[in-house]
Amino acid sequence: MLIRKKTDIASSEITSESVYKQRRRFLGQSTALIAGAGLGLNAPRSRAGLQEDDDITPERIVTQYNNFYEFGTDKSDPYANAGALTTDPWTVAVSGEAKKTGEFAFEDIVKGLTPEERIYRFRCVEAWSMVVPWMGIPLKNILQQFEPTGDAKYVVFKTLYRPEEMVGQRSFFSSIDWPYVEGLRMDEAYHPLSIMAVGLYGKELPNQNGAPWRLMVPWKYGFKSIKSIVSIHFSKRQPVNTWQALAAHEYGFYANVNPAVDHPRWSQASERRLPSSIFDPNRRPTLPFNGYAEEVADLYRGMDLRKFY
Ligand SMILES: Nc1nc2c(c(=O)[nH]1)N[C@H]1C(S)=C(S)[C@@H](COP(=O)(O)O)O[C@H]1N2
Ligand SMILES: [Mo]
Repeated sequence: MLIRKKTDIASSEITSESVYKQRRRFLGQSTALIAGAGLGLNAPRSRAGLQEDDDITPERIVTQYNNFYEFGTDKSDPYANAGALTTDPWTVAVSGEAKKTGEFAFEDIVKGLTPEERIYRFRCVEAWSMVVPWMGIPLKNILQQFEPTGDAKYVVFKTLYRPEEMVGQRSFFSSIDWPYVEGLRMDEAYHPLSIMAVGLYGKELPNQNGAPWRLMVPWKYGFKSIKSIVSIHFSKRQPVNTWQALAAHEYGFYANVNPAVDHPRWSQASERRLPSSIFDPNRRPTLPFNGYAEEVADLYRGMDLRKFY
């Protein structure tokens, strides 16, 4: 696993700014930190945690080949339609089993937390994969601010519901019951690999990738990594996530990448690493927990992963 720590942003510098300026500053600082550390696109990168041939996927593919059904079901729809989304101001509702609940400005939640660059393999249940340089904040650091109580066993996230700006939510043909919902067990959420991504390639997160922040859990299928989050709920009970609600025999709650358990329509034994074409399919074997088994397998000790898929 690759984690690069950045030096702290002085939060005192940020608090005096207006909310709008805070946003620009937070994102600007993050970008400056990446550039300042010599981690620009062409800079040499450490390959810790990645395999020899895990090349970073071209930015054009990561930002133009997307799944974000709120903006349409074709891979090209989010890039084409997500420009309509306004992300400033952005309010997040926090509820459930925690001491600090209520409505928070996105800026206030991330204030003083430093984004780190994390290069992760990313595997969709549709059997394609990428290698993405995220900028993110450990999810644990975000969630702890709300002081979840001992009754919080799960954390549940919801995406924005705003059909005026999200053309896919207006679609008559959509079978999804909006808003998009996802969740994690608390120990999964607190695992050091779990982040809230706020950027890509050293820049602020594009709308089509889930601006202003989205979950990123690299050992799980992509659908767990919910985008454009406006609600965080601490729950006693395991939630029903969007894809499970649509087809429970195809998609479970855990969704850990597992080459031994096939999806009814796709073998999960291998994946197409993008860019891929009919001439060069770029197929490679899928790894248990997407290659992060050493870090996360302990979370599931004693569980039958065929049953808890
Ligand atoms: N709100 C929301 N989050 C979502 C989705 C979605 O349709 N809506 N699609 C998921 C799926 S299936 C995948 S593979 C990833 C895609 O992330 P990317 O477009 O940044 O690669 O986002 C996930 N998060
Ligand atoms: Mo996906």
